Amino acid sequence: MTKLFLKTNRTLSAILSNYKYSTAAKSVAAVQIKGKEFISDDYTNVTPKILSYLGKNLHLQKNNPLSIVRQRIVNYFYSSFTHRGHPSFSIYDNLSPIVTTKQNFDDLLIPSDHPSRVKSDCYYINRDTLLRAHMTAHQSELLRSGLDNFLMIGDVYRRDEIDSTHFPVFHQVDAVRSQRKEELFPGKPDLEIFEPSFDVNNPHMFINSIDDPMKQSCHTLEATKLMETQLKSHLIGLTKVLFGDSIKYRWVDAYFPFTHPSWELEIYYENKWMEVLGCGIVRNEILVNAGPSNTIAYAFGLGLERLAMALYKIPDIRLMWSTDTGFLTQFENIDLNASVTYKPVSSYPQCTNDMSFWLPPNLTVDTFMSNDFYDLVRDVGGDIIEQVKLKDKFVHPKSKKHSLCYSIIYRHLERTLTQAEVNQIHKEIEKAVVDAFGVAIR
Ligand code: FA5
Ligand code: MG
Repeated sequence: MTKLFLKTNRTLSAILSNYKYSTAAKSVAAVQIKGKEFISDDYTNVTPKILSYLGKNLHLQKNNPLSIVRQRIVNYFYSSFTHRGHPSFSIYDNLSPIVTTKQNFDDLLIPSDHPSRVKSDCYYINRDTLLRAHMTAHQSELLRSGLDNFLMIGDVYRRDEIDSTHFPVFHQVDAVRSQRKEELFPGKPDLEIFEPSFDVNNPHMFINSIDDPMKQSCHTLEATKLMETQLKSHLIGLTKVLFGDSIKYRWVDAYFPFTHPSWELEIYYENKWMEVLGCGIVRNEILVNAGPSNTIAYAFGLGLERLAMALYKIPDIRLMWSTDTGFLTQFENIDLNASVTYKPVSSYPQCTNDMSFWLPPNLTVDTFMSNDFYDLVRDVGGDIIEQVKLKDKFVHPKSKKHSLCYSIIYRHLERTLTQAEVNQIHKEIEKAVVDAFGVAIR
């Protein structure tokens, strides 16, 4: 842990111990991540610990609260925007978090001296490559591929403290919605997206300015205002779907290098204002560089952790990473829109012991009564049994004998159980199960 933020050399040797490392040339070290090799340099500051979060994809894990909020957001956009019965938004929720500085910064008009680029705020793999600091990093490439309406969902990485509301890895949902003149102003051919001085056929000739706080110089005020109204009403619609109609909110003027004008949405929650998202009208240079020069687009980015913590009253952001079943079962198979209030689980650690046994000839994996087994486990083990779950069913291909495996999760509410005492109780349960059901422990 103390090695976490040591500078280059020590960090590299830490990476060495966990990842395959090129030793051929001592001066040119390489970091291997997911089978790909990156040459490290004086910018390299990713640590093995941080790299270990890659691919965890909490936003896609079934019972994780982040995944539940993700599904609710996706459903909102799917159901609110359809074109000939098909959802207008495409979803990208599995893009690699390894991006170039061009994707994360340059494509988004973030200046080379902008503070968000500094080494102390980002996890760099090397000078040109980093773990994305926001999902907006994928905006230009998706626009370039011809998409106009899309959501980008994934893990983002920022160097930060670890406390109850900050963790170096969190999850964002980012979106772009673009419209052509006919879509924005249907039936009103005299209304324009662009000022007459902007030539859609010669877009690179125009020097776009953001000096006017109301709009970009290329856009008409009508187009900007209508986009602003749509953007805000779509996002308030989402907020109300999540938090209910009576949620108190306010819009705050903001600045992002890649949008103009820009806003942040805050909601009043537990007696204070909390920022939940940033948004704005996409800078026209970005659209022009990526391809479409005849559209206007809005974009936004929101944090899933903040929403999930507020919605389910989860007090600590680290809980999102919990593999503790006492946490995850509270979100298991719940109705997406159910109001769930997280109940703190005991802070004493769990112990999990598995129990496998062969069934007697008169029983099969399908006729064995799991509920009887659960009761017996509770009878013998008492209150320290937190959970019992079926882990595996097995029929031996030759002997045709049937076998079951259960995980028993032990946790004391007032103290830490030692593995030795858990093993003792586990043995007693095994004995009782043999006696009660005639099984043979494997
Ligand atoms: C951005 O990341 C912009 N890319 C958002 C954006 C996209 C603006 C498109 C305009 C157009 P920001 O750093 O404010 O902005 O983060 C966006 C949201 O992510 C925040 O509103 C918040 O909900 C969440 N967030 C930011 N930092 C953290 C953090 N340390 N922990 C948890 N959530 C965070
Ligand atoms: Mg912000």
